[in-house]
Amino acid sequence: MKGKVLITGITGQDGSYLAELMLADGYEVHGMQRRTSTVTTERINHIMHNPENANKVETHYGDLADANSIVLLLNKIKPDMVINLGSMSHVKVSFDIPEYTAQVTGVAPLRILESLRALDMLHVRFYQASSSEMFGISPAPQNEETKMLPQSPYGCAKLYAYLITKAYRKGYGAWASNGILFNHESPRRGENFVTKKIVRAAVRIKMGKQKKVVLGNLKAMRDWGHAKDYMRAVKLIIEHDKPDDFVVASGEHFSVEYFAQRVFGAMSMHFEDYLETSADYFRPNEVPDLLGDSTKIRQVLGWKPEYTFDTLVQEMINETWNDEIKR
Ligand code: NAP
Ligand code: G4F
Repeated sequence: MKGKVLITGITGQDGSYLAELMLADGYEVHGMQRRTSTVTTERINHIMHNPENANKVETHYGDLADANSIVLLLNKIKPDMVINLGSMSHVKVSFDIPEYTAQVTGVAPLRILESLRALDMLHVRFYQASSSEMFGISPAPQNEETKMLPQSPYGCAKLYAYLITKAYRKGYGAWASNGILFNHESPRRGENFVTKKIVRAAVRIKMGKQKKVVLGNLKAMRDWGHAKDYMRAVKLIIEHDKPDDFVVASGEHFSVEYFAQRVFGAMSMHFEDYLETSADYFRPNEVPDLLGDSTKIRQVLGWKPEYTFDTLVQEMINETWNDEIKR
């Protein structure tokens, strides 16, 4: 066994890919799972039920809003690494539940770091899932030196979490790193993020199951990569010889409109024929243009993405098509 890792957010898009990667490399994986009234383990069922993973992976009930559950888990598992991927991760929803977002996305990393401090475990490696949303309206391209001007409750919460992680590193010598990840997608992406929403709609329209797609701001530019590539970057960051902060990005950006044209085009349809826009999907503040400069992680850790924009889009279409056939 290479070491014990505790992953918060293991049931999410990133948590599921990261758990696969860590298990494949010989880690014992523990995941924090919150109690929900419906099943949320679809993304990790194949991992949990794989006989090869017997005794190597376990989930534990806990909640990032509950400091006691964090202390108890850390004390019980005694991990070598804590990777904090858990969060209320939807930017638009953060305008509806800003205080909850502050608690779970912003203050939770402090709860973890303070718990590690109280348990005299600050040597445990800690990774914080920071976000390009923190750059807000700072002009593109953005890197580790770019001014952070977040525009949403989510972005503000992530900025607090980013700064507190740095403060514990500087002040207490905590082994604490930030990955500032730009948008990353996959077939496992949540259904209400724009890429998955567009792909699902296009597939269903092609199959005659749906008539239109209702969207918000089409002009926003995003730097989209594949979650698998970005979880390889997270692993490199937590395994690095010292704690540090890294931007992870593809270095290309496209508009939401272009993404949709590309997806519908791949299925021989014109996006504009099926588009409706609604104020419901616009945000009070928008982040207009995210484009990452990931020179540092490429040079220091040798990371580079394997997927391109086109292979990401095609994989999302193929897997969503197969999924719709089964429904
Ligand atoms: P995701 O699919 O929305 O997953 C979020 C995870 O957090 C889920 O496992 C969720 O559990 C868990 N969670 C939510 N509230 C919790 C709570 N109160 N206590 C414990 N767990 C809780 O997000 P993702 O795309 O995998 O992103 C992973 C992390 O990276 C997040 O912190 C996100 O903010 C950040 N990030 C994402 C991107 C991106 O483009 N994907 C870019 C930059 C940063 P349930 O399954 O029960 O909901
Ligand atoms: O897919 P989105 O909701 O992602 P957003 O807001 O960029 O946030 C994602 O990336 C962040 C990293 O920069 C993460 F930290 C965060 O957790 C999340 O993973 O929206 C992308 C763009 C926005 O400009 C939005 O206004 O698409 C625009 N959009 C247009 N119509 C829409 C829609 N977004 C959503 N979700 N739904 C729409 O109908």
